[in-house]
Amino acid sequence: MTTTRRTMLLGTGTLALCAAFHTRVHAADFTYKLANNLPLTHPLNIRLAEAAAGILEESGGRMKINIFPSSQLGNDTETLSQVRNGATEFFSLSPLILSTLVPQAAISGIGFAFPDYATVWKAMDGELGAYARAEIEKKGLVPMEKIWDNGFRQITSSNLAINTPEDLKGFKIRVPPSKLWQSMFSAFGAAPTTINFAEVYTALSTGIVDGQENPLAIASTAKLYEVQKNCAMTNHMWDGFWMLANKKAWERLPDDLREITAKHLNTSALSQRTDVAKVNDTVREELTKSGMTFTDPDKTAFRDTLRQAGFYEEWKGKFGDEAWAILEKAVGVSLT
Ligand code: X2X
Repeated sequence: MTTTRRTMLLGTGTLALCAAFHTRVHAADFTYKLANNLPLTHPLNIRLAEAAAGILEESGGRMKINIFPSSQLGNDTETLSQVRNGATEFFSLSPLILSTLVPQAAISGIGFAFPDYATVWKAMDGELGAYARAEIEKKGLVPMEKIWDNGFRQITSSNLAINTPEDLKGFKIRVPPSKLWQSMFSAFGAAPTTINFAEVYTALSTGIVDGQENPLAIASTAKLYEVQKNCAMTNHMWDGFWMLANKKAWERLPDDLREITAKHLNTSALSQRTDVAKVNDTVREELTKSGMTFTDPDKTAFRDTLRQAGFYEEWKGKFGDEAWAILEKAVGVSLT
């Protein structure tokens, strides 16, 4: 019996030693968190998982990124603070929400500025994107070069079918935390309420607001069709996600890990753009089967309403001539 116990003890000790050794050899040099507000099934999270796997492999296990979807680390306002103070190392965020810290970043979200995706990517991978990234860097965050796609936004509602801008008068709509969003829906005469995405489903299901606006990929993956009946295809603005890093955490990485990480995040961003475009093209049929009714309003009427309300003049003044000129050059028309 004594012998058996000794053997067992020895066995346990050896196992513990092996485990410690194993951990030491295989623990990553850097384990970073990456937060976002979207469900795991959204193309952003699918491609982020791919990027994280690629980074782990190419770094020989030295760089590990753990992804926290669905606002698990906090809502967007809270997570923006975390990525600033280093509690979270990476965070993907809409340029418009980021404008609470970097006002100029919102310029890509001006209503009806981009006619199509070709114009969006040319601008965001070109001069307009470079301008926004330089502004973001001034505030101490490091944006990856390629912006991820959210998509062209559509308006959903629980009761009202939206066909004209007049239908938006007094409409209780949720908007993300950003002055530009507030301003745009106020210009339509709606009653916008700021709510973080983490609380949107509940706000819709309890009737705190009657509607919201988001690309179809979000209406689908976040199951907003369960609490929204109608969808107006307004394409009223394009929205994306800057992949932001905390500056100190980024600079702590050796050159090769920075390179590997940026390469995979940027490559996966490009694949994710294709995924989102596909989803947004095909998901309307699925959403219809789930019980949503679609309308296709005349977009020009919405844009004219904004123009008449002085929306473009006001924001041209806020962004300033330099930024506005870069935007107009990118979209090829005068917006005011
Ligand atoms: O909050 C939203 O509506 C969302 C998910 O589209 C953004 O992050 C801007």
